[in-house]
Amino acid sequence: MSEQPIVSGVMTADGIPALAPRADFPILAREVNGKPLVYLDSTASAQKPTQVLDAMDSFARTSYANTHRGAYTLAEEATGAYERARKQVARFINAHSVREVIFTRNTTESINLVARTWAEANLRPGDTMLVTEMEHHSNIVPWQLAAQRTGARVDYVPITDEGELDQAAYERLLETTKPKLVAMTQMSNVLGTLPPVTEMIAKAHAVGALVLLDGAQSVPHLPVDVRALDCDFLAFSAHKMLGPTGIGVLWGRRELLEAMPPFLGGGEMIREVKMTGSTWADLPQKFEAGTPAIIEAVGLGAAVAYLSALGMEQVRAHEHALIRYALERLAHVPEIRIFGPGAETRGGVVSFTLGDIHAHDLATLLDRDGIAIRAGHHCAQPIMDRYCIPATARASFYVYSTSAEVDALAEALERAHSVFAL
Ligand code: 7TS
Repeated sequence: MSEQPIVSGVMTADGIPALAPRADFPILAREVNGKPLVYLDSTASAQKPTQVLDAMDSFARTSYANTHRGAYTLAEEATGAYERARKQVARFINAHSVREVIFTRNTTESINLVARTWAEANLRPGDTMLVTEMEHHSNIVPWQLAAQRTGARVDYVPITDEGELDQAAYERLLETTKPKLVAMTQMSNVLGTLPPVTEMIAKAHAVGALVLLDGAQSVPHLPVDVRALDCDFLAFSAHKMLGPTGIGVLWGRRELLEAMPPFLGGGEMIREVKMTGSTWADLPQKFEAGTPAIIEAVGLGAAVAYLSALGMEQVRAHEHALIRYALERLAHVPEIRIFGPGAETRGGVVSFTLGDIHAHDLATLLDRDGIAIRAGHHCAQPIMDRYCIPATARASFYVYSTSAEVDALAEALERAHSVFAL
């Protein structure tokens, strides 16, 4: 790691400074290709503050042991730390009970857990699941697999030209298909769209459907309250919310989780094992087979503490200001095509194409300026099909992002446009 000074505070009077102290994020001090790093890929994975890195490091150095297994001091400390993280997460999303918080590997595993257990136990041939056209593949493929295994079918809520979910089509699909489950994102990782999920959940419940929310992008960026939303399942990943990779969360209503069969079998998830058969532990252990991601849970707890100290309303307000600024600034880039809705119903994500330049070429060119953006289909191929494009370039913001970085992006795109226009 270089010892460069922190790249921050280079704000004009009108600029939007970072919400979190950039000095908390050591990686932001490095250079890439001789330029200060401008990290605009938090939607894929967020950078980690010292507070998270130190919490994991200090736990590993002083209190590490396997959880739930020993009566010795270290094992008790490790179990305490792991379970403290669960309490922090439960409070963060306003769960009724810590027992409703299941630690998984990531959002993908959380959704697969529901698809393999609830879906297989409850779906019959001819049943319908409603998914939306703007989902990440991890909120499509598990339902397609569940449909194959159960004889149920998957229908899709379409996207409008503006990048919103088509609410009239949604209501029609609810009425005509009477789905057993609605699985939808609370924030699109490509278009940034924030669908009106509270109303959509109420409408789904009115026809008897359960609702799984993909919170991979919402939990890191907005206040998320499972009681106020009245959803049935919520899935998210630590690595997108300033925490480490290797741990994610499935929150579910207790009565649903209790009625569901186990997902993976093994140690920790049993009450009793006989050679003739086994019985299951209570929640949440029933769904946590094997040694969990203990150090990572400590990191997730520290990330939750960090975000809570910033305030999730402030996080949302910061990103709202940035995306409003970005949409205005980027609109001046020649030949840019921006996908997705206006700033009022969008999180801090902007996907775009620039003339005929391939998104990957754009990302490679911007990397020369130290600017990290993502290019591709972003694991959301149905969105690409919807707009008849192979790929987009995507920039995304978080608590450490600034309007100066938006300016750097826009200027680099203008340079790229003039290079390719030659
Ligand atoms: N759902 C959404 C809405 C996502 O954005 C992602 C990851 C996932 C699910 C899967 O999360 P995971 O932690 O299980 O991998 N999104 C992205 C992205 O946009 N670029 O890289 C990963």
